[in-house]
Amino acid sequence: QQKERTLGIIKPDAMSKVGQIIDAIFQCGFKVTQLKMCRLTRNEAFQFYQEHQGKTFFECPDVSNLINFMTSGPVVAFELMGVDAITKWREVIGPTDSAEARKTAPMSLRARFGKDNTQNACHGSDSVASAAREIEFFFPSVGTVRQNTAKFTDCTC
Ligand code: YYY
Ligand code: MG
Repeated sequence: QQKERTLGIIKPDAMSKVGQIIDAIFQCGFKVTQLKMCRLTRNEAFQFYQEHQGKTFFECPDVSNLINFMTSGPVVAFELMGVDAITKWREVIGPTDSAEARKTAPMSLRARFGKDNTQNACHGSDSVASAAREIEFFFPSVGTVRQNTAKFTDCTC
């Protein structure tokens, strides 16, 4: 079977649960092939969620709940690899609305750690095409090795 790559995010509301979420990722059998913590700018969050332009929750970027939320603190972004990883990761995180997740998928990460329709703990790519775009967004294929190596070398802890 063909292995797939997907992009996951631990959103700002779930940063205190990083340990439990990473644990779940490994227990579910995914391979973590890239990972980083960062804080998105408003422009970056807007770019990341560009496919939702025109939808009500996204209508005006200056007042968008989604953009406000996604830029309210750091996130952890990661690339997962595994057989059928895109669908499997979306099953692990559960439905978009955390309240619905608590009813229909109580073991899911959004049921366990999300609050509502916007503050829903985790992101998962929804197709091969969006996974490719989203992985490239967080982990650009050009220059990454150099950048990450420099950061690692500079770390004194
Ligand atoms: O893929 P998924 O994250 O489950 O949902 P999308 O429909 O792609 O929406 C992306 C993102 O937007 C969702 O995770 C929270 C936010 N959102 C919102 O704030 N309000 C909605 N009514 C629907 C989605
Ligand atoms: Mg989506």
